[in-house]
Amino acid sequence: MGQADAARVGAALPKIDALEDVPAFTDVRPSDEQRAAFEAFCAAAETPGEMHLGCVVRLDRGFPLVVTAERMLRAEHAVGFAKQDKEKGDGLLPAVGDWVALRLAPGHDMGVIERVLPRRTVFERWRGKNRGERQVLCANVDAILVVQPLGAGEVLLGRIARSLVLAADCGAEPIVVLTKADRCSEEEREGEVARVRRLVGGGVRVVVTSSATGEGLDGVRACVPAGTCSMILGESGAGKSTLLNTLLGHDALETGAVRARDDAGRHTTVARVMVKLPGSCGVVTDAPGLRSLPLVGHERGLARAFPEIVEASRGCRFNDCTHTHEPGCSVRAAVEAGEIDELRLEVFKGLASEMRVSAQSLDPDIHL
Ligand SMILES: Nc1nc2c(ncn2[C@@H]2O[C@H](COP(=O)(O)OP(=O)(O)OP(=O)(O)O)[C@@H](O)[C@H]2O)c(=O)[nH]1
Ligand SMILES: [Mg+2]
Ligand SMILES: [Zn+2]
Repeated sequence: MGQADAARVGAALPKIDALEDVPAFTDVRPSDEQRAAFEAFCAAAETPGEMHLGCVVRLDRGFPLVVTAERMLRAEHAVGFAKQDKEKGDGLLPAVGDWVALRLAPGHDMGVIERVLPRRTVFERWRGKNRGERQVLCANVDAILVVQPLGAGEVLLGRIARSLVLAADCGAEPIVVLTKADRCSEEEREGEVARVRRLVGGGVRVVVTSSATGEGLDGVRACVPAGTCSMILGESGAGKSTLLNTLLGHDALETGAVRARDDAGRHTTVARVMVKLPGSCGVVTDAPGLRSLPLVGHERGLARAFPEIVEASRGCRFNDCTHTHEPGCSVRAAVEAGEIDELRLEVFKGLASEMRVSAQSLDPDIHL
């Protein structure tokens, strides 16, 4: 983005002074590797004295807000980024949570992001036409809060499973948060929690919340301790921003009503925004609701999210067994022996077949 564009967009951005709950430098801590990478970058830079280590804590319409040890400032990308973008997709463009080398020339109040420092973890989804094209949703993230609302029919298990696969692929801990508990009966809620439990097994935390009654807030707080960064993920209208506002204790983030007809949101949140929760809690990134989470190239995540199924499939007679009708299928045998939950297998099969189709259509040389 050139200076003129930057000025035009900049004028429409929220004023820095008016922003609340922005994490401080000490809330987001770089790793030792990131510090070392920054030192190495400075050592080779022409103007090392102008370089600052910073964290991207907001993206408003793609426009970064960076926090350094000294201050908070808007930043633009160095000219080189536009070229990298064309060659490699947007993998190297700064995402929320990224640690960057920021150049601040004397007398300027806008920084220039010169380099994105190596990421500890990357939470990303496929976007575009080719296998490699990915959108980084959050960098250096420790946990993903997978949100699904209660009280609008059955919780979407497929959607939760997809989110689990993406989180597993990036090495972040998935935590399921069922919001809007005030909208359903005790019986319905128990049923939904049991279904979710069956899907995710005992190793994933499930928290039931209501921003209307305050239920479950301590449960969420316990999942996002100080020093950690989480991202909140879910469809528009799921109550993500409302939950964060409730945890913050005031309306820092914009929220919007859902459609009565189908409970769908209106894509109220448009920026990616990190907020520091009060007290001994960490940082959470609010993000726009995502309509889709296509599974393209998440073989590793699928294997990590469904380890017992992948393990059992090693015993199947056919390498490409789909665990549906083939003879000598160890996975179906394990289901019949009560060792694998049938519900998990059903969800796994849906995701695996989607991934086989996408892998073949996008890149015919790659087989699952
Ligand atoms: N009854 C009830 N309504 C809630 C609760 N949490 C959120 N809502 C309502 O759900 C609607 C959507 O909430 P938001 O927080 O804007 O949803 P979001 O997930 O941030 O949506 P996007 O920003 O569009 O992705 C609003 O009308 C909220 O008041 C809750 O716990 N109980
Ligand atoms: Mg929102
Ligand atoms: Zn099989």
